Amino acid sequence: MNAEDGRGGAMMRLDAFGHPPVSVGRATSSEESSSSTPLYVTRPLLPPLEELQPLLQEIWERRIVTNAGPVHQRLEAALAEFLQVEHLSLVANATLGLYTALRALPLEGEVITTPFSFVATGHGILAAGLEPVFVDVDPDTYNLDSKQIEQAITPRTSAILPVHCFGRACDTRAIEAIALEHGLEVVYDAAHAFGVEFLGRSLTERGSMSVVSFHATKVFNTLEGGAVVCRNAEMKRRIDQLVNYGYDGEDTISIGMNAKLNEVSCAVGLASLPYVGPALRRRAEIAEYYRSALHDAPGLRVIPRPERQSENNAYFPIEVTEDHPLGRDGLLAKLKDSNIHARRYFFPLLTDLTSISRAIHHAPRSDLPNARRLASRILCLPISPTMTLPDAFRVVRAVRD
Ligand code: T4K
Repeated sequence: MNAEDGRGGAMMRLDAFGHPPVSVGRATSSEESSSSTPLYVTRPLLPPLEELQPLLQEIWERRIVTNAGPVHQRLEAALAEFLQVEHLSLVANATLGLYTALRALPLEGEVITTPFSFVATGHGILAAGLEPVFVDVDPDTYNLDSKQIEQAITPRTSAILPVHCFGRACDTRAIEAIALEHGLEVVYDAAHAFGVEFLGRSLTERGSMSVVSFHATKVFNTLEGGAVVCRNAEMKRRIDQLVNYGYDGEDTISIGMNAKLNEVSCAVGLASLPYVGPALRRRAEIAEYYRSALHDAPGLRVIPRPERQSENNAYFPIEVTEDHPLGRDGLLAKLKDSNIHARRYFFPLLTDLTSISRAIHHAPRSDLPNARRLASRILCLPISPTMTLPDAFRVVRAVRD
């Protein structure tokens, strides 16, 4: 899948997020959103170029462009502080982050996970030489159903890998209690969960490790990138070794990959961090508007806001139910005709992808009815810090009309 081009049109003064200076949240705004402007499911948060420039200058002068250079060190420290976590390792992307986390523990045999996720969740497990065992999701949270986990545990199970789907916290307490009872590790795929707090603390502090994505499509990005958050300095050292081919001095102690984050990506992250707060506020305003405008739309379901956590509004999923006149794919096509590019995250289910279904044919399979229903219903509407309130009006009009 490819990224589309950005907004065209005449030059105008744009704010730090690249959108015209119009205030989201004020229904009186007179700005229009033209159907000639494409609205994508997301747009990356980018820092003002002039604030990136001095960091690039430094990198150019130093000619240290990768291999845990000085900007890498600064971003790692800044993110640990921002997220209020103690041990964080930057990685080239969350897919390699998942691989690295699973290799670092290290694990064997089967890993219980969700079928309602992006392919990286399944591939990360398989690449680490493990077998994913798919358990159905809770239809009200879209996350792994903790009540169904125990039935899937076998003598070969070594870990549970839940996904905080769309940034909604999993049932961490139930999952971790099951893990404790059965001697299992818990590695969270927190790709969507940057900045989310749960019970007043970073959600990434849960379990043995959490893996966050800093891909361009995420709430905070380093173009490509990610981080593994772990519990102690010894584990961080092991992760850092695995990210660097497994080197410990001149020897390699484990099958590590090259998962290092380069200096330019780190500079983008460092320059973007001050804008994460405003970007989260912009996302919250759009989500609030969508929620109020769509809660009673016929044939649609918007799940209630999650409790006991902060929201990053990384995605805005709606369920298009069976009584909708167009159905999910019909609505997707209709929006596309209005130059609005919603996405079917996540379709197909992981168990229906060839690379994964081939690899799991010995594992117990069940029907996974909740995940299957969601994969046929969910549409993620555009939400990003570059969107304006009129853009959101336009989306709602196209969805409801
Ligand atoms: N676990 C979970 C649960 C995940 O969702 C993901 C990734 C991972 C693990 C692995 O994380 P990473 O290894 O990627 O760090 C996207 C992303 O590539 C992927 O990171 C993300 N999840 C997944 C849900 O979505 P696509 O193929 O849908 O992206 P694409 O290129 O179609 O972009 C979507 C829209 O974003 C475009 O229509 C326009 C906009 N866009 C995109 C890019 C790349 C831009 O405006 N600029 C850009 O540079 O996969």
